[in-house]
Amino acid sequence: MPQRKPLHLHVPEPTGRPGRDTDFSYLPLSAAGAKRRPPVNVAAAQTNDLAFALIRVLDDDGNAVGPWAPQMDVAQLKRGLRAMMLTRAFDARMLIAQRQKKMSFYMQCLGEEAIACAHALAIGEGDMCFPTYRQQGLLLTREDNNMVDMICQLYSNSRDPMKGRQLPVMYSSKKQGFFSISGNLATQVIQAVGWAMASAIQGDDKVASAWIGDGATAEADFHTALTFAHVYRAPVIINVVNNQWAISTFQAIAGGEGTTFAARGAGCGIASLRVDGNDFLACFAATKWALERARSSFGPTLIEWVTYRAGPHSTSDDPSKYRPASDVQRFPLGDPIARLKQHLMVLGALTEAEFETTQKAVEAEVLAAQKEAEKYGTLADSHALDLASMFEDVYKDMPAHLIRQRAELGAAS
Ligand SMILES: Cc1ncc(C[n+]2csc(CCOP(=O)(O)OP(=O)(O)O)c2C)c(N)n1
Repeated sequence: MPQRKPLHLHVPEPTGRPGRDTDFSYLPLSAAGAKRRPPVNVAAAQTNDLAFALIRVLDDDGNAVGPWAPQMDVAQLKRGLRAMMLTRAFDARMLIAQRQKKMSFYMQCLGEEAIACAHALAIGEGDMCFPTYRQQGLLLTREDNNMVDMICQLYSNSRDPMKGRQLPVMYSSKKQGFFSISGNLATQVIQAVGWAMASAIQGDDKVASAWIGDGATAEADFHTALTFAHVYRAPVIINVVNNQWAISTFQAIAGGEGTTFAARGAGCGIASLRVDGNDFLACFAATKWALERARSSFGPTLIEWVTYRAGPHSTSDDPSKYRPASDVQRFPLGDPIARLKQHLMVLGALTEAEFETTQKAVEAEVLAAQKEAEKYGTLADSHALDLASMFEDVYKDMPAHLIRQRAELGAAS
């Protein structure tokens, strides 16, 4: 009788840990310019190879190469660079403000700026993004953005558009196509698909853009969303930001080992791309491709953006406890700002002096907005929000029991 061997459970582990460098060979890479750009009406199954590849435009020398190189003029590229620099400056400043106890909590998107900033430049008026807490670049890139309102939300002060009811970074701006952020991971993806279906049902021309991190793809809502998007050919872009980490857990334990997150879309019959998320040009080009596809009713697209979460998960996190500090420098896709800067310099369209001037300008812009926001109070001040407002907007009309509770608190009606 053949001898049966004992089974063992596989628990994925990152190759790198504090004091031990990561072996990034787990990440399938492709050379810049190497991957084909199919027509937007391509059958989903014909993108399966792209779900395991990596679409890249900028090569190591800063040249834009290959079929995905987008038609962007220098002014647009500079706008993108400035938006990324502004986002980084905003994060840096808000991090300090959190340490100064002006707000309770903050989350940066350090290293991931290209994805949301390029997306914001590509997307159209009236389209609706369903972001996570790490897409502040969507707001900060917009010309009509109100940075003061963003900071007031962070401070939960008297001008907070969310009236002090939400954790800092949980922005909401219907006007700017920025759906209210929820703390419950992945819920927004299925909501985005539903929004896209509604747009199609009404015969509208607006599309939805859903956002999720690598870790949150393990949530059931993500899988439900893929099924609905596929079945109804919903005009939606499903953006999976694979920054390698979900707090302290490596992407392998969310299901990334030996496969890709783009492959999830391919398996569900959704056209899927895997894209260099630190390559601003690739981010812009892939977004435009997916947008055109959605707008032409050819169906949904899933894009896995490969990037690296360069900062801590949040102000409550210390990554030195679970990953090597060397990761950020050793990550093979580099830094998105440095790469677009290099490209503009190769084009002869940017000088170091001009870059420095922009850096000073974005820092001044953030500082001015912060000063303005602080006129309305910070968490460190003894400002008090209107207590009565706490009972409003739970329902459209306040029911009797909430009116009673409000009276019990002695809050004005
Ligand atoms: C349903 C749910 N489970 C757990 C959490 C706690 N939580 C908040 S952020 C996070 C990690 C998410 O990682 P990922 O999706 O990779 O996004 P990233 O933070 O890397 O951008 C977890 C587990 C939550 N907010 N909601």
